[in-house]
Amino acid sequence: VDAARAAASQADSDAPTLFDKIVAKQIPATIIYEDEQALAFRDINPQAPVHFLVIPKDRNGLTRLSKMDESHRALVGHLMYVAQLVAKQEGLLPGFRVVINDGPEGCQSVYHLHLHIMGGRQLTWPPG
Ligand code: DGP
Repeated sequence: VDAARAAASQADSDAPTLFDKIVAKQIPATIIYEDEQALAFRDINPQAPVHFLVIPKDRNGLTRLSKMDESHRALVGHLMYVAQLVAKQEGLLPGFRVVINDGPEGCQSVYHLHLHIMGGRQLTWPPG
């Protein structure tokens, strides 16, 4: 119960996230793309030969996708644009998968919106 409560309070918090520290270069990450709004870096626990994350540099209230409102539409569209750009840069021409985990039942662990991009092998469906 304590762990669930801690996770819930993190979800609603404006406190800096682990990913804010990656944006600020306070903790290391293998960054493979950066622009004014977005950052892409390799996932520390890859689920495929290529597995990277695309995040907004400024979380801007987007702890999770379900916090999205109309003011976020251009930013979220840009993240999708970056996802396919970097997928091609990474050689994922035969295909790839884009995933957003939302909330406890979506298995979200870091409450700073992020797209998972996975590829480099034949993926299967459905996911777990
Ligand atoms: P999610 O479960 O959707 O919230 O995914 C969070 C992902 O973030 C998970 O796949 C592992 C990754 N991750 C967690 N901590 C770090 C870190 O310090 N560095 C990097 N590169 N990835 C991390």
